[in-house]
Amino acid sequence: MYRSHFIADVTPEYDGKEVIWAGWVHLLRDLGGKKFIILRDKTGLGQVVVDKNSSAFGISQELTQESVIQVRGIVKADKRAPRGIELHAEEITLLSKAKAPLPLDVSGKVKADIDTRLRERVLDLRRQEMQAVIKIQSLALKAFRETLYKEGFIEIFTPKIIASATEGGAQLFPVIYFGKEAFLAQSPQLYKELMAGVVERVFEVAPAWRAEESDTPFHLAEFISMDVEMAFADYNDVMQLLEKILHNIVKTIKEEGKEELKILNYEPPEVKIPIKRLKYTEAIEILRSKGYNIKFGDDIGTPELRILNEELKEDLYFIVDWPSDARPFYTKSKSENPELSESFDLIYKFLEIVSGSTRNHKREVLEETLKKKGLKPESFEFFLKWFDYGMPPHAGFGMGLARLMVMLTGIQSVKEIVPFPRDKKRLTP
Ligand code: AMO
Repeated sequence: MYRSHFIADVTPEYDGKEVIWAGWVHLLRDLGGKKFIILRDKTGLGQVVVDKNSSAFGISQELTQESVIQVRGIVKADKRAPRGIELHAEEITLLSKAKAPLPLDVSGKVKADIDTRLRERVLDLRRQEMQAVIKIQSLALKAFRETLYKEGFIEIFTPKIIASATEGGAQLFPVIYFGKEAFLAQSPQLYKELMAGVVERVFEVAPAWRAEESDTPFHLAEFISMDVEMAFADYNDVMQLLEKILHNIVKTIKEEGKEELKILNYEPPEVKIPIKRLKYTEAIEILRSKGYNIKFGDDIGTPELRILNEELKEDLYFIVDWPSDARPFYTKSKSENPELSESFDLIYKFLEIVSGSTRNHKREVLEETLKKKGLKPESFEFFLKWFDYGMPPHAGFGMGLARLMVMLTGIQSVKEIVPFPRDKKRLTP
C-alpha cells in the first residue's frame, strides 16, 4: 500500500492519527532546524514537517523538488498550516529522485514562455493550473456524454484510416496503407451519418487530423472532435440539443469544478437558452454597415466575428443558413432558397466552436452536389451506396474539444490546453 489517504482527505479531525501520504515534493524549506516539505498529490498540497530528531530527517536532506516520496507520519491539527493540518514525518521513502535543477518551475513561481512550457511539457502539466485544465476537460466530456445518454444517444467508433476527404481535400494527411494511398480522417462525418442510418442517435469522441498550414492559436494538426449525428432530425433539432449539452457542460463545471476554476481565476459564461441565432445574410449586412467590404459567399473571419460579438452583445451565438457553396457536399440546401443551406456555426466571441447542418439524405442530390463541387461520385460510392437502402433524414454537428475548452478555461490558445499539441512545428513530446 503506497498511501492510506489522499492529501485533501486528511482533516483536523485526524489529529493524532497515523497516515501515509504519497506524492511529489512540490517545495522544500528549512526553518529553525526543521524541514518543511510541501507535498503534492492529485488532490492538492499538504505540509509535511520533519523534526531534526526524527528518523526521517536524514533522508529529507537528500530530497529534491519533484522527487516522488511516501511519507508515514502523525497528523497534527495546526491552524497556521495550510488545510489546518501538518503531517509529522516518522518515515520517508524516496520512490523516485528528481534531477536538480528542474528545467521548469512546477510550483509556478517562475513563469516560463510557451516554447519552454511545451518542451518541458510534463513538468508544465504538473503545475496546478494545467492540472485544473485537465480536470475541467474531463468534466466537460462527462457532461457531454451524460446529456447524450439521457437523450438516447449511443457512443460509437468510426475508422480513422479512410479513402477520401470529407471537409475539402487540401488538409489531408496521406498514409501508406498496404502500398495504397489512404488518409487520416479529417472528421468521422460520412461514417457517423451511416451509423445514424442504423441506430438513429450516435456520438463519437475521437481524434481528427488536418494538415493545417496556418499557425494560429486555434488550429491543431490533431484535435479531439466531439461528433453527434441524429436521424429524423434537422438542424434546428440539433441546435436545441447542442444548447442542452452546452448548458449542462457549464453547469457541471461550475458545480464540480469550483476548485479548478478558482485556481484558473476564471468563470465560464452562462449558457442562456435559446442561444441567439443570427442569419448569415444578417451578419453580412451588419458587417457592411460597419464598413467591411464583405459580400454574399465570403467566409466570416476572426476580425469580422469580433465585430459581430460586439454588435450583438452576446458571447455565444449561432450564425445560421450559410451559403450552400461555402459548405461541404453533404449539407442540405434550403428548399425555398437553394443558395442557402440548413447549416450553422456556434461562435464563442470570435471563435468557431461547433459546426453542423441538416444533411442531404437523397442519393441523387448528393451526386449532384458532389459534381457541382468538382468531386467524383464514384469516389464516394462506399458512402452513396447506402442511400439506396433507406437513409432517414438526419442532421448533426462536430465540436472541437480544445476550442470548447477556450470557453471553459479562458485560456487563449488551444496549444496551451492540449497536453501534447501537434502542429507544423511539433511532433514531440
Ligand atoms: P468543421 O470542419 O467545421 O466541421 O469542424 C468542426 C469543429 O472542429 C473544430 N476544428 C478544429 N479544432 C482545432 N484545430 C483544427 N485544425 C480544427 N478544425 C476544426 C472546430 C470546428 O468547429 N463534419 C463537420 C461537422 C459536422 O457538420 O458534423 C466538420 O468537421 O471547433
